[in-house]
Amino acid sequence: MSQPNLKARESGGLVLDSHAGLRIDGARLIDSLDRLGEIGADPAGGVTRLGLSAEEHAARVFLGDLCAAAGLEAETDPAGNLFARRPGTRRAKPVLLVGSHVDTVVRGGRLDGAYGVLAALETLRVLHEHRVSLPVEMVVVAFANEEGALVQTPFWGSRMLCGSLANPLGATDRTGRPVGAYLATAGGAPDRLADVAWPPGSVAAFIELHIEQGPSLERQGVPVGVVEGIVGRTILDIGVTGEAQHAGTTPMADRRDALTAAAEIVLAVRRIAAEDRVCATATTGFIEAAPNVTNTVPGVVRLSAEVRDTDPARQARGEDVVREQCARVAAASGCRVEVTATMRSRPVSTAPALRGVIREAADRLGLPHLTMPSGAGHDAQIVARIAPVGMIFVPSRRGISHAPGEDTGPGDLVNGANVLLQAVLGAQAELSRPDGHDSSSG
Ligand code: HGY
Ligand code: MN
Ligand code: MN
Repeated sequence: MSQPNLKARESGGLVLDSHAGLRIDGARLIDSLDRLGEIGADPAGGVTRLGLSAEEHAARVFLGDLCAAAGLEAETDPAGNLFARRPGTRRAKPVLLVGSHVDTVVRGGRLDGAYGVLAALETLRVLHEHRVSLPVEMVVVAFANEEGALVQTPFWGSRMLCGSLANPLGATDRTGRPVGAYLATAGGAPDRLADVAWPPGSVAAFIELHIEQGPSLERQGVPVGVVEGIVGRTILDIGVTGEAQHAGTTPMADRRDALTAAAEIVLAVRRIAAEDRVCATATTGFIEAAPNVTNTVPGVVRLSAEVRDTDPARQARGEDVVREQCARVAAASGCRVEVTATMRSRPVSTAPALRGVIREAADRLGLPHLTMPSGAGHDAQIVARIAPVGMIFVPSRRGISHAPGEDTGPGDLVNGANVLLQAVLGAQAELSRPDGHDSSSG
C-alpha cells in the first residue's frame, strides 16, 4: 500500500485511539443471523439460497430493511451486488470495502458468507451510531452468486465489480437458462451490466470476515484466524459420451458404458490429490447420467472435477493430470471424453499490512490468533486483483461447512465481528492516501 502522509496517518491513528473501546452489538448480530438463516431454509436441512435466485433476492431485501432500520443507505447494482453506505458518503473515494456474499450452495450452512455480510453491516451501524468519522470511508458489500451453484459462474458479483468477466451475459445455469433471466427477477438489470465495474482506484482495500470452513482453529483452540493466502481453484466440466443400449440384451463386451467410464474418472480425480499428491485437493461434486433409468446402459454422463492448491504450478499440474486421466479412460472405454475448464481462480496472498492490522485488532481484544491459509475460495481473491485484501476467520464447529451442520458458537461470532470493527478502525492510518483526501467529498 502507498505510504500515507503524516496528516492522514495522524487522523487515522486518532480514529483508532479514540475508538479502541468500541464494540458491536452481539445480540443484534446473532438475531440478524438467525433471521437471515430463515431465508432459503431447506426443509431437508440447511439453507438453499442459490446465487441470483429468488431466495438470494429476498436476502437482499432483508439486508435493505436492516439498513433502513440502521439509518444506512442500501442499493443493488445491475449485477445483483448490494452495497450499504452511511448517508452523505456516496461519493467518497477510495473506500474501504468490507463484506462477503449471501448466497449458499445447495443445503449449505447459514454462516458461509452471510456472517461476513451481517458483521460488516453491524460494524457500519456501530460506526454510524457513534458518529465515527473515517478518513477512508467504509462501504459494505454483499456480493452476488459467489458460489456459482445455480448460474455456473462462481465469484459472479466480485468479478463484475472488478470488470474481469469477459462475457457476463453468456453465463447460464446447467440447463442453459441465461443469467439475464435470473437478474431480471433478482433485482439486477441485465441491460446495464456495463455500468457495474468500479473505476480503478475506487477501492483502498477489502476486508472479509468469514468462517474458517475447516477444523484448524477449533482443533488448536484459537478464536481468530489471520488469513495469509487463499487457494486457487480450477473447475472442469467433463462430458462422457458412450452409447445408450439395452441393459439385458447388450453383451458386456459390446458396451460403451458412459457411467462406468465416468466412475473411472471420479476415482482417478480422487487419486490425483489423495495418493499422488499432485495438488492439495481434487473433487468430483457433480454428476448426472442419461437416460438415468435402471434398464438402459448410460449413454451420456456430465460430471465436474475441481482441483485446488495455493501454488499455481501445482494447480495447473492438477488440471493437466485430470486431462491425462480422461484421455486414458476414453481410450480404454471407447467413450468420447471432453474436458472444458469453466473457471480458473488464481491463488492470492493477502496484504501483509492488513494482516498486521488484523493481528493488532485481535491483540487489542485480547484474542489469540493464528496465521493460516484458506482452503476455500473467497471473493477476496477476486478483489485482490484491484486492491489489497485482508481476511479474518473464526472457528467452524468440527470444521463442517457447505452442509447443514455448519455452525460457529455465538461467542466466536461476536469476537470475530469485534475484530472486524477494530480492524476497520486500525486500517485507517494504513489506508490514507499520500495526497490525503476528504472522504466526505461531495
Ligand atoms: O468453494 C469454495 O471454496 C467457496 O466456498 N465458494
Ligand atoms: Mn462457500
Ligand atoms: Mn464463502
